[in-house]
Amino acid sequence: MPFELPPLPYDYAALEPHIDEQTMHLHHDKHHQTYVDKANAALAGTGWADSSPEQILHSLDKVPLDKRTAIRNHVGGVANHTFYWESMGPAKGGEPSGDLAAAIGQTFGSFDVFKQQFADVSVNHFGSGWGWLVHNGAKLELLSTVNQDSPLSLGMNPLLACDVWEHAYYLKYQNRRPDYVAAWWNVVDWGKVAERFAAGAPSA
Ligand code: MN3
Repeated sequence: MPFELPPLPYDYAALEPHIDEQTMHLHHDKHHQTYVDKANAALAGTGWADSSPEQILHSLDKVPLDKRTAIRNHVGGVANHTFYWESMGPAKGGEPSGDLAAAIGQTFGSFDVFKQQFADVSVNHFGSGWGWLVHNGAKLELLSTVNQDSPLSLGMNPLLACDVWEHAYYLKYQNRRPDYVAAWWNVVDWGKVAERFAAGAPSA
């Protein structure tokens, strides 16, 4: 079954003033849609057309070599954007609680240190890409990826993603990526991040 563009889980204006309505329209309706269309084109006839984006990204080394770059970019774009929309919501922000908060404290020392390090990784990422909080199988880790590369292709479990492509912020923030990342904390859905952490945490 070809991929379809999932609807935004909230209104286009719901993340105002931190992420503006026009950016959300373009980002979701144009950019995400294009990744869906190009992913479907790349997957056609490969035998992977019935797999989920996550299954494909986890097994990138097994997809046909002549389609691998297109699949990496466009299936990555499909999965990463869905993940990004679901990482945010109106009236969110604040701090995580429970096991996730404990793990962040244990790994980074404090939530404030974590925030600073995540922002540094995202702001300082050169060119287009993503800032990530992942679970690497042993512990939490921060990383950035280029283009639409997914931590799933590195065998890691993504927990939180910040899109640092210019299309994610340029209309409102122009070249000020640090201002976008600073505002983005106000829409992070820590409940969703905690859900992913609980689902992916290694069994005791
Ligand atoms: Mn994007």
